[in-house]
Amino acid sequence: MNNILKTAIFALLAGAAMTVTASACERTLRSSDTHPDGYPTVEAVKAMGKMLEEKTGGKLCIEVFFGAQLGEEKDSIEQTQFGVIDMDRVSLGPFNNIVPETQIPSLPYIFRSVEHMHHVMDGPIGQEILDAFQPHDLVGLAFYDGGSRSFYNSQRPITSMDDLKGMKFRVMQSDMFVDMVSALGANATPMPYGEVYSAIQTGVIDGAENNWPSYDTSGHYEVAKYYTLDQHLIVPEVLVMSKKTWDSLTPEEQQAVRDSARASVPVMRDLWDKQEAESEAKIEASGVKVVKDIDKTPFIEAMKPVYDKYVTSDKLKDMVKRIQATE
Ligand code: GTR
Repeated sequence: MNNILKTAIFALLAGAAMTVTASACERTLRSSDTHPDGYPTVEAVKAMGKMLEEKTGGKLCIEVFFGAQLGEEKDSIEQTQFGVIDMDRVSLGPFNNIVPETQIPSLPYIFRSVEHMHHVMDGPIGQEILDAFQPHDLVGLAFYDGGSRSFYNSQRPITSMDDLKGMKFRVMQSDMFVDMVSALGANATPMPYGEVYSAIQTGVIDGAENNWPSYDTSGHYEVAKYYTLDQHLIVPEVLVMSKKTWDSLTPEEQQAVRDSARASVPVMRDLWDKQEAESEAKIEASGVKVVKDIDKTPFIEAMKPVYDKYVTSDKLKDMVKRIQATE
């Protein structure tokens, strides 16, 4: 056999081997995430994929398209509703204009702590919110952690509500967050996550708001060096599946999806705690000025008009009451 023939046969065999590996899974579900590879949400969905593959005996796998490869959150949500994307891991914020129930855990200062948020979202209220996705062509699978979100900017340290006056902040694409920032005396502009870095750098906006890991991995801390821990939001993240994809699965497969999504939650929380500590340490060491001891009382009081505007139906009012009554 001449060398060219040998090489050709080898290439064919290698190709066949690769095809076998790739097709080991009968169906690969595509899942979107705005965060880079290695981020806790990305890794949690990968872990879910491994569990799903095992539970279904290799019938179902998940591939995570990280770094907004499948689009920014507002668009990826639409694509998931249409069934173009199978799964989406998103903050609850961009769902606020679509699924009214998601506004409640997105309300500023609704949760007293991350533990309080866990108690609510792990219980019946969380289940009600997951169920609320169904009429919008989505199936809610699990909630992930998103820590607490605080303001950062490129101009000056924020030590009180007064310092926010006149500043322009990017918010997630949710009307409620625009009103939240206005109620604090600043201006808000909704913008996709991927545009925030250059918008701060070029002075289109003064800053944004997010948790430690996002402030870190987006690089926003490089261009907005003042971070104030006012912790106005403890908004959970959610993993959803397209209703179209869901309906194409057998009941056993649906159960396996639910179970492996649920089993990925403790994995995510563990990764989250580590990432949060790491990002905080890195940012503090980078020279960012962090204001930690801010009086939150005026911030909390300023949120009354936001609650009045968005918590309107009896159903939502009741949900707020039940959250406040949860230990
Ligand atoms: C992050 C969240 C993302 C995205 C981002 C944003 O904390 O994990 O899903 O919503 O914030 O501000 O757009």
